[in-house]
Amino acid sequence: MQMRMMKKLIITAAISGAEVTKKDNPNVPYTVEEIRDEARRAWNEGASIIHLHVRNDRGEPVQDLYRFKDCMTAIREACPDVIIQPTTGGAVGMTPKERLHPVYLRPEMASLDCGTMNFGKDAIFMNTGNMIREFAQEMKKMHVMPELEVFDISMIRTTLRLMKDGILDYPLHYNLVMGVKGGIGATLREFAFLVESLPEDATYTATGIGRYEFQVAAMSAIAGGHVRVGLEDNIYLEKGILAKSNGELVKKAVTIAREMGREIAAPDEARVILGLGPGGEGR
Ligand code: KMH
Ligand code: ZN
Repeated sequence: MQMRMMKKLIITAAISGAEVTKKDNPNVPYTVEEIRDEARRAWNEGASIIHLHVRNDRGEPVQDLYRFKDCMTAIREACPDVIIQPTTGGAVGMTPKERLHPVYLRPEMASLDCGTMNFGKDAIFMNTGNMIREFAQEMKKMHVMPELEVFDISMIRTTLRLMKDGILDYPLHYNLVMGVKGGIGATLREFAFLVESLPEDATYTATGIGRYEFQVAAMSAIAGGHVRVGLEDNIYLEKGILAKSNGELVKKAVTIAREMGREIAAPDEARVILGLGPGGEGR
């Protein structure tokens, strides 16, 4: 496996997610204020990108345009230069129409999930071929950069077809999500397989789910990739110790990256690395 040029490392913080609750870790944010504070803690520790799911005050995942608007405004006030990347994955069972809502707020980036998969025992995370095309086209129209979320090798192949059809354009940025039951695992062999299957010049972030979070962060830091951490993916700072905040998880990722010889990108440096340019639509 070829190591990529060692640019600064971009940290994405997935602060809230849709599946974990305060029963799993009381620090999972629900309200606008909690989301804002968790974004600020992550940004203060070195996160350049906030991957954003929103909830109602009871903690149920929602994909409401106005809730996204309120959370994005609050995050921008607290962390003026951070890149906000709302989800279009939402939660299992949401309709494609509602999942697209945050795209119409013209964020700089949004996640684009590149295939259907099992997500838990009976849950199916639905992303049909036509849905992926429609989501990509809407993002293009709104000048939103897709963060291509791939949970297995077949999803990378889907993105190659979309490129061939002119639906996806360079610059391409992937998120390799590893360790979801129903998706690819989180071994070094699987990581190398995914990275070697990416189109040339694409950038990538790697996300390890649960106990794989920091192992995958280390792999990606060594290989020249970028890193995602956060309570959406993992609720523990270390075995048996719940993370007190997303900030703690980001801080640990920063330590790992620095130990591997990687400096951390500030948000405007991340924009340049990703090809977003120095300022974004939504800022
Ligand atoms: N909550 C998952 C069903 C994304 O944000 O784009 C989907 C997810 C992916 O988290
Ligand atoms: Zn997500």
